[in-house]
Amino acid sequence: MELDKNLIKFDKDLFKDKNIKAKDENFDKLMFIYSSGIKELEVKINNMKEQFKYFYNYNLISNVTSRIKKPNSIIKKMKKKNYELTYQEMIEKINDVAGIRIVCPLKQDIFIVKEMVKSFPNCEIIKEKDYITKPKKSGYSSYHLIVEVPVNIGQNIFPVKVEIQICTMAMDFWSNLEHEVKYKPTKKLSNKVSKELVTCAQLVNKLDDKMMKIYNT
Ligand code: 0O2
Repeated sequence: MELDKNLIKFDKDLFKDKNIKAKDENFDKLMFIYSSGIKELEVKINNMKEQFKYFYNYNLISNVTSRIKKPNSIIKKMKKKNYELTYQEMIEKINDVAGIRIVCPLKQDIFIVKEMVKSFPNCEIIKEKDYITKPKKSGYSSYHLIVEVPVNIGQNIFPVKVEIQICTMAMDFWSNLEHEVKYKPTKKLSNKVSKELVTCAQLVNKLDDKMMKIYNT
């Protein structure tokens, strides 16, 4: 079958120590496979969201967004981590080429969502990072699950890694703004601003705890 011949060639090309070229055909094909992985998971996540509405009359999830990492961000990250710029290194070591963010109303919802994701069929948990209980030095808070899902292309199965970030609306607000400020191309982040961002993250954490207390009374 012509499709399978093409896939075998694609597979061989990727693993022949080929260097990443953001503009070549293989790169686009690979990104298509990553986006298929995202789609598979989005169906399951949106189903979980609807289930909670129908069965428990509860909005467990506020919204779900996804993205494929931009080629220059992939290459920048690989250089920063001193990885060889090959497809093989990218597939094996960059866990967040495909990313999904699940935003929940309350902090307690995060732990329900992560347990439900962990019970998804055909979804292997590769890594788990709890930046909720222990936020990062920057103040960043979120629960990360690196999962692997099978994607069928023709008769072949490609295991695809996806990073799922689970956070509250307040954490999402902080992280989007901090990301914007941090990656402003014009200036480097000063110590004063970094400290202010940590203070804001602590306020966000307190706000999340207060909202949860109010909801639970
Ligand atoms: P971008 O531009 O958002 O894509 P790993 O190999 O998985 O162990 P990694 O990927 O460095 O190592 O793990 P980490 O630290 O958990 O970060 C993964 C992603 O979480 C980041 O991807 C960000 O999206 C988010 N993140 C982590 N720390 C911060 C932070 O301090 N602030 C914000 N706003 N987001 C953060 P990238 O590729 O670093 O960035």
